[in-house]
Amino acid sequence: MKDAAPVQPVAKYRKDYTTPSHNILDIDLVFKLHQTQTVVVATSTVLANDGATSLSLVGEHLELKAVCIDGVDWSDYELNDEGLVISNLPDQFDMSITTELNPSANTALEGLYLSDGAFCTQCEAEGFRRITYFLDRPDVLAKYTTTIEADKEGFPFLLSNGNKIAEGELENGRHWVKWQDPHPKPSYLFALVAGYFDQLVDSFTTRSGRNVALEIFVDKGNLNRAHHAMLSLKNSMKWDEERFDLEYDLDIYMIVAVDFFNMGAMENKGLNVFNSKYVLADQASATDKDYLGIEAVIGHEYFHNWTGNRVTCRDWFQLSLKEGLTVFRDQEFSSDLGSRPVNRINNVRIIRGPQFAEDASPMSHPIRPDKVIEMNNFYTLTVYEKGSEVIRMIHTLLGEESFQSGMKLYFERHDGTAATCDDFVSAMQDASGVDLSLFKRWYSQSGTPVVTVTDEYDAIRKTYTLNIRQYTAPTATQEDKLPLHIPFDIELYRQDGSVIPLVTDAKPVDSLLQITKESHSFVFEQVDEKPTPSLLREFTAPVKLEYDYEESQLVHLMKCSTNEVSRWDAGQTLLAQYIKHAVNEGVDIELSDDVINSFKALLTDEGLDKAFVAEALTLPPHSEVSGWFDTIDVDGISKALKQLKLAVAKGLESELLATYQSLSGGEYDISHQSIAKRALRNTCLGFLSCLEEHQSLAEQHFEASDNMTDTIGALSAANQSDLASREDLMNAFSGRWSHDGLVMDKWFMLQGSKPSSDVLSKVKSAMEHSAFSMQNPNRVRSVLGSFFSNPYGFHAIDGSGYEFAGEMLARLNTTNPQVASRLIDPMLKFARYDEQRKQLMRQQLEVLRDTPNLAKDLFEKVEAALK
Ligand code: B3K
Ligand code: ZN
Repeated sequence: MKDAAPVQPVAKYRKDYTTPSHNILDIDLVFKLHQTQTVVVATSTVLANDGATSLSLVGEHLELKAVCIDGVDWSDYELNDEGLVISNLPDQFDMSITTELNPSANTALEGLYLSDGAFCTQCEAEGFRRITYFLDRPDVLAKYTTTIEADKEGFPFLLSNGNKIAEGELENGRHWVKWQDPHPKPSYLFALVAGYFDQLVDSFTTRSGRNVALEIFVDKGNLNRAHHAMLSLKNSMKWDEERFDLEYDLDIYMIVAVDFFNMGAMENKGLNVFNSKYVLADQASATDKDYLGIEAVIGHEYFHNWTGNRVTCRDWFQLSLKEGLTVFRDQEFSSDLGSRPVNRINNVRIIRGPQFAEDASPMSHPIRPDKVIEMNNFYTLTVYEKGSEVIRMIHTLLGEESFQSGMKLYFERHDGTAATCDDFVSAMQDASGVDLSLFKRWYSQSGTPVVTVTDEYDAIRKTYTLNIRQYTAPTATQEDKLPLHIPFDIELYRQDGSVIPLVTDAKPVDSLLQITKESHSFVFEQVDEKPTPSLLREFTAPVKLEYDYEESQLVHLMKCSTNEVSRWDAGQTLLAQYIKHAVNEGVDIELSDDVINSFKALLTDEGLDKAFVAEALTLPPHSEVSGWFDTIDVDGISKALKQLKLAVAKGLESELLATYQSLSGGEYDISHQSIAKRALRNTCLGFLSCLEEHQSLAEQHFEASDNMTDTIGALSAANQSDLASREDLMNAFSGRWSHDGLVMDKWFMLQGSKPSSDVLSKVKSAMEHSAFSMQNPNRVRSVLGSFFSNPYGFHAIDGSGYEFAGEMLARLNTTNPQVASRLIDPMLKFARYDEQRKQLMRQQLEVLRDTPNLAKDLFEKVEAALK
């Protein structure tokens, strides 16, 4: 068996794109499935471009058995570090390649592997090369037929893309099924699953009247947990028809839930493979957040059928073409079905927290990266979430109608092909007539722009001037920055809460300001009093806003802004001012009466959506606050956040308690209203639990709970306030759920995030739990992922957390580099910490750098960080 990883990984550059030497028109795959020795025969019709006579195919972890050209055994080939080079080829030929692979040894979960005894594949980005030697690049689109042969008893279901066209029995208890996908696709969308499942069957009639069979496959015994996923799928199909005018294009849509999966899910044509976390849910085992996550991810993968599969990416540097756009679509789906403000708030939190942190890290990159060593490292918050913000800005600039015309034109031009980000922007520009030439810089420039606003009010002329400057600091790999086209929505408020109409040159003007240069001054007339500005409303651009708000202005906006996102934002800005002051000056937090009263007013306003109130009362997490400082004072931030929580709890005590009590009872369902009630009640519980006199509430809440949301609400409260009852509650939970890894992930996550210095020992004993497995990415992420961002454990000043992290990363480097590479991110930011922590983290990175056989996933990040 050949290990193809080169000694010194090489980078690929976007600028070096060339068209493929050959096209592959169709491929016929035959799999003989065996756990340790699977044989794959891949027969393709190949066409040379520009007279090429030699063909380089990539392949990894494969044993080559035979190469046949036009039915003749071919010896004119060479194996090298990357794969196979076949020479002396005619212009058009049939190529048959036989390979052998070992799925049971595949712990990286890329290519063909075993998940709890079921065969499954993951081919994006570059996993198909672990199945056969191929032109494994997204701009090679072929028609696939797939025959799967396996033992019938162990693997009654044999699934692949497209439609089932034949099946049969073999001797020795084996059987086979043949699938045909009529849509040409790149290799990363290929999928195969073979296993023993329960199957939930339903159907959907498309707008044009076609009947589509819907099938969800889950582990035996889990059928009753698949209904929400099915409902979400039908809702997605309907929504895409109504909002985007897009219909499904095959007769069958299958989803398989597997336990061993590196990410959330995968949009393989007609056969999605999902992490079971995003399929399985019922009242007892899933939180409301899980339910909403399932809806979003089912939607996301379904929406890829058009944005990703029908139009795919020319090369992997264009990943945001499909991911940014599809995230935008799933966010809109969730907003149309649920609460738009609450969805927006959560999206903004991700951008301002972890995405801004990524921008400020050594791995900072534009949404369309220029240089990649390991493509799996670029499935990032920048490509996905900032990518979605870029699409959202286009939507804001064009409006819904022109945006949809742009989508239509995009499909007219590029359906069935592999396109680029530039192609997308051109379609949007051509369909709308809006000039996006400057806007395109968002695709090539990395980093977070800072928009600084100052203002002047002229009481005599009744004019109000906003001076707006933009600046983007150099990032790790990009020194020079250019001004960006920033849509910047504003509103001006009078003291009485009314909105001042915007007038310039005696004419009404739009509230959406267009920032295109380094600095602008906008003068508004007929402003009858000094206004309170509401800036960057709805977060119209992924930028950091700097404006010197007075406390009274923020209190005013919290009360009277016409938009819930802005009210939330004003509250967050207020809290941020207190936190920054406390950390910078080393002083204690004391909230003013005005601030307490503003939060009290939100909490007691019966007219507000309770889910929104819960968000408004949620304090920024340590990770987000860390991003506000050049040098991160780990302990200072922890202290300030603890004090802030206590101050809010004390200031609002009776209202929190009254709200908590008023929201008890009621039948369980997952309507928005019920979810909102539980969210607010659990938020109140979190605050109350840090007060001495209410510490028994968490236990009562736990006992009384009839659903996982409340159970986790109780456990989180006990965990966050480190209550005496914590251990008992945690034990009770693991006693009930230790057989179910997916549910135990919640417990593992709580162990890893315990806010006290004994967390490392908790983590170590959690890893001894029977439900834990170092091979399962969900388990690893829940216990180690939470620990790696724990200020008390990971960042312990004696370095014990970093040392442990280093050991774990070294272990994962050999078994599952993709998971290791996701976990390492907090460590890459070592330069932002105090001297002592900086040195300790750096040491661990240096040990990793010198690790023999360092996977290129980690190599790329460690090198970038130590540079
Ligand atoms: N396209 C996949 C992600 C593949 C990640 C490969 N490391 C899921 C998604 O974004 O829908
Ligand atoms: Zn996606």
